[in-house]
Formats: sequence, structure tokens, C-alpha cells
Amino acid sequence: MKKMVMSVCLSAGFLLGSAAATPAAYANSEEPQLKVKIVDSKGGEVGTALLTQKGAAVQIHIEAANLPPGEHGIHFHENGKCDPPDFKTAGAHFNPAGKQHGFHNPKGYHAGDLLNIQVKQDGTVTADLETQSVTLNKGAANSLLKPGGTAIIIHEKADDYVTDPSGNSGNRIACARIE
Ligand SMILES: [Cu+2]
Ligand SMILES: [Zn+2]
Repeated sequence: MKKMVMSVCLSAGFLLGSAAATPAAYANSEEPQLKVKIVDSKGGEVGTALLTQKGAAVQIHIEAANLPPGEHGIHFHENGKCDPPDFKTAGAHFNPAGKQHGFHNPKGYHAGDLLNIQVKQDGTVTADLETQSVTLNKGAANSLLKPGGTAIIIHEKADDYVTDPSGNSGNRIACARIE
């Protein structure tokens, strides 16, 4: 959220300060961006994820509450479905390249794999993640906006970054549809 406000201010400042704004300046302020709702296993909203395409990378800004404290696995999953309570309909990890799971797996890793997030004792989390394995550009093989969409899943346990297919991260406790 903070980031978005800042970048808006910066572009506005630039445009005001320069009568001859180039098309490049406009392109820069039109980075594909998408805000999605995170729901828990009862279907209630617990937060948001802001996805921003920055060059070759997608940045993910997570803000959520009412989650169990501790380290949790988080991944992009292959279907744009979040049916509570178990979110099984989101399918497996997003894996267009047919790899195994985990950053520490020699046969890895899935395009949808991400680093764990840390939920504080009060149940809130603010996290910034980044990956070059996916894109918001429609039509690309690794696009999060493929037909049917994709989902962000938060798991009950930490991802061990090696065990196929999901890093031993346990049940799915929260989900956000991306489409
Ligand atoms: Cu997952
Ligand atoms: Zn994976």
C-alpha cells in the first residue's frame, strides 16, 4: 500500500516537473498491477495481496491479519479457485515448466514457489516477496493470468524448500484468487 502511494507521488511529481513528458514516463506508471483478496478457511476476508510487474519480476506485497503466528509456506497454485475450507480446488503448485518442488531441490523448482512468510504473535503479517518465475503479462506460458487464473495459497506450516510436491507445508489455511 505504502509503495503504491509513493510511486503515484513520484510519477505525479515527474509529470508536473516536466512539460515534455515522454511516452516512457507514462509506460513506467502503467506497470501491470493487481490487488487480490485473501480469504481464510471460513471464507472470511483476512487481507490482501498486491501484485506488481516490475520489469522481469513480479513483486508481491502481502498484508493480512487473523492468521496463526509463525512461519508459513506460500505459493502460487495452478487454478484460480479458492473454495473453503481446504482450498483443494486451487490444485497443485503453478508449474508450467514441469519441475519438482523447492528452491533446494536439484530437480526444482516450481514457478509458483516463494519464500516463507512470518506471521507475528498478534496474527498479522506484512511481507514483500519477489519472483522472476511468473509474470502478469497475459499470454506468456508462466502468466498468473492464464485462462482460469491462478491462486495464492498460505499453508499452516513452513515450506522446507525441498520436499516434493509442496515442501511439507501442511494444510492450506488461506487463499487469494488471481484472475
Ligand atoms: Cu502451496
Ligand atoms: Zn512448489
